Amino acid sequence: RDCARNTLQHVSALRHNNGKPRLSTLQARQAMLAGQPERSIHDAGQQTQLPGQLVRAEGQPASGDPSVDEAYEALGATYRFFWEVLGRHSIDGQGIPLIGTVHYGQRYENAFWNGEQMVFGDGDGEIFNRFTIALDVVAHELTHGVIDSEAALVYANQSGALNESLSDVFGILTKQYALQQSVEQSDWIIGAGLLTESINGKGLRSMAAPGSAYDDPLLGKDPQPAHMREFVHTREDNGGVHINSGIANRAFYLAAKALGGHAWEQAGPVWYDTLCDERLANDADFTDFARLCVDHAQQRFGQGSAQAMAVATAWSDVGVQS
Ligand code: ASN
Ligand code: ZN
Repeated sequence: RDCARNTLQHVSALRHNNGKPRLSTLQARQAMLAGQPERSIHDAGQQTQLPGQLVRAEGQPASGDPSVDEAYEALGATYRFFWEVLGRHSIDGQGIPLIGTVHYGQRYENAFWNGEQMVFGDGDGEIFNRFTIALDVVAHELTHGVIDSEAALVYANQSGALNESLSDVFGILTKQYALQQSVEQSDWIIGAGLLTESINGKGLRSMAAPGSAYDDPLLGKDPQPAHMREFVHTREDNGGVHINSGIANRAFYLAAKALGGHAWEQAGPVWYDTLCDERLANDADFTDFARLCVDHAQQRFGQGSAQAMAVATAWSDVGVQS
């Protein structure tokens, strides 16, 4: 897997095509469209049949429905992050169309990637607002597609928590890039604005301080650990994939903070290189990921560099030795 280079090769093959057809027609078409998303937003009308009715295709004007238009804009911002920062042309690196469905189910309190498309509920209005409200949540779901096409991290236990964490990492990076926020300016909150006013909480998860995102009678307390010594052993949630992801999330936050500046410029590419490394097994645990992550920091910044040391320290500070 060499995700960053795929598309760029296609583009340069096109440019240096001295009359020889080096690319198939399909590849050439995709290469020419690189840099442009192909979005379609559908409306499930509170039912659960997918994808639902097409309500906004690429290039069409705003529909006036906030869920539709937020999904359209957020998918665009996520596409731009992956393309402009990481050179990746959509979910598969080959320009696959981005399909989103809104108004899924009745008062549905979640969003998900179903293996083919993104799906967003309206929330119940009491605990959760509509799920398109948060750019990082939309980017989180799209990133599940990217992860499936790169590392296919098994969605259970530590590999599942890594899968969840990587979706949060590229989710928060998409938000930081869209807002041009530095490491210091970011809230490091996944799903800010998603909880209603009546809930005592900042959002779904805190990458800087896992376990502190909410504490409310209706919602309970944020169960995320911030260190391996608090690792949660549970059969729920596929072995706590949304719980123990806090540990890996905090490692990314600590690394980004140590490297400073814009997290998408230094820390983000190290995590992306790790995701795209063919040595990353689909059942990788935190230690496997941390080792490869430090290896990529060394490749990018040099062995014994301050940056490589900072990445190793970030993992070790959450109790993962590389
Ligand atoms: N929103 C959740 C997620 O993307 C849905 C799920 O549990 N898979 O992680
Ligand atoms: Zn997820």
